[in-house]
Amino acid sequence: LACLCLPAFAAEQMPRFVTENGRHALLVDGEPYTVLAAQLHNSSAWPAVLPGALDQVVALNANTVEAPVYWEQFEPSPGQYDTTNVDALIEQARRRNLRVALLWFGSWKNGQMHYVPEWIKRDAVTYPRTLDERGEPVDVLSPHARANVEADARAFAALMQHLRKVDGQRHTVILVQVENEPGAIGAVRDHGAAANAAFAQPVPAAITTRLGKPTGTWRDVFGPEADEAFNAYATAHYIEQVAAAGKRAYDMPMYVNTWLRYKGKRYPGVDYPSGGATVNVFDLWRAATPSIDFIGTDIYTTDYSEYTKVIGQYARPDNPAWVSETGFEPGTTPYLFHVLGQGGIGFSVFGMDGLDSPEKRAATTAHAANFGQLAPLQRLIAKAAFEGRLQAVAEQPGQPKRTLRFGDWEVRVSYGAPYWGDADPILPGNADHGGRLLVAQTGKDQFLLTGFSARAEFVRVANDALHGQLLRVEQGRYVNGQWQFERLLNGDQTDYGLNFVREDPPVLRVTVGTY
Ligand code: N0T
Repeated sequence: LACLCLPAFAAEQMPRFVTENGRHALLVDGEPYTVLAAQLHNSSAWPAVLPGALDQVVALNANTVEAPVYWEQFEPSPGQYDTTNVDALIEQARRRNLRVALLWFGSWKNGQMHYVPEWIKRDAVTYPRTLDERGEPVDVLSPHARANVEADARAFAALMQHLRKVDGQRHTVILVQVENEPGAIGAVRDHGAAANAAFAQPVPAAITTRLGKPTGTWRDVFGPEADEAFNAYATAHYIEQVAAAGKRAYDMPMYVNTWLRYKGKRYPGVDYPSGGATVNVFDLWRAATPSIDFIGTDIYTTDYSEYTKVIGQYARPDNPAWVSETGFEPGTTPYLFHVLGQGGIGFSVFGMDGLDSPEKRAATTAHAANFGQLAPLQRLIAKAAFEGRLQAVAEQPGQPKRTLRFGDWEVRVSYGAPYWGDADPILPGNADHGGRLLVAQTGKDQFLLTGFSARAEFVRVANDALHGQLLRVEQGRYVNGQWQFERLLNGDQTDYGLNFVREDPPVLRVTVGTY
């Protein structure tokens, strides 16, 4: 009964991002939700092409679409708002039972300003640009001009106010991304007069305190990284004002996505936008953006060590793993499992709509199977992750065995074993490195498992005289959150481990015991 006072039971269940005991959840309709998403190509959120694109999201078994709202379209002249696109998006998503992550393509899009309205692009006097070290303007708004931040915040607040009006009851929109891959390409920081004056000032005390650094100018505190840190603060502080204005209009979970500093890239402003929420300025960003719920990662690689390194950098007690974009190719499928195993809230494949090709068909098949396997379990997975009862792994090349520990039990995961019968002592792994497995503990002796191209064996490792045994292995499926039993597995289907095949693998509920 005490629970009745919790906000989750309020009549109107706003989407919310919550953190407890260093673990995170996105609450949708009051319960943890796993975001299985696809992002449309940049120019596909127009009514003329939207229905076809959304049909492709549905074909992927995604539960969420990430789609942009373009500032240039939303505010064609100052203070005049055009809601045609966003209204079509919400209506078309509802028809398909999709939730929406809205992407605000405002002042920043991939470290540039290509989505600002034409009336801003034409008027660099009122809306100044970032100047490079030679004083040349670049294709990025200055984060130091009041007119810029005010214009963006006003438009974004208008968008959020409209969302509250049209979606405040249904909550089709569950997440809002503020800007897209912010930061500057073409300059490490702005060298305009206002920027230079600010650069000579002490670093704001709120920042040095949070970072545990001494006070001083940007140069004193950050040395050779001063220009990048300064631009990170300016960009983050600007986006904080935009997000705060949006939240005042409609208090949705908001995040910022990041063009990463990874794959050996080193030069801010050249290799990646200077001032985005890259790992080297992550703490500064968190300190400067209290209105941003979390930071997302746009991961374009299939390399195991690179992918898992990035997830490790961003999955923290103060931030969830959230892959706001990843490459639409078969090789990224296992990383959804890795992300969930790191307590992540989800993952979105980028650019899945559009022309047909053999590559696209292969990516569609692979991700549709991946999402299709997890979609019926998504609530259960999100809840288990939030409560610390979930472990999940992706295959690491050259490492065909992994061990997961649940109290008295180990789940020994292996890749490259046959689907029944003894495995070679030296396992080859999968040729495509596509192995992945997820285990949720659903009771003291009960587990839910699924995966692809993997074998799982339960071994009791408690320090006592008892032996472990499988009591019951149910195969079935979840339909509307309810388990539907199909059959018991036993004999060859369990004596050589529980085997998850490459295509159409099972979902298993396992009960273990002792003798
Ligand atoms: C991503 C996407 C979209 C020469 C790239 C990645 C999306 C944006 N940017 O398809 O544009 O809107 O968030 C930037 C990585 C660029 C690497 C350039 C190498």
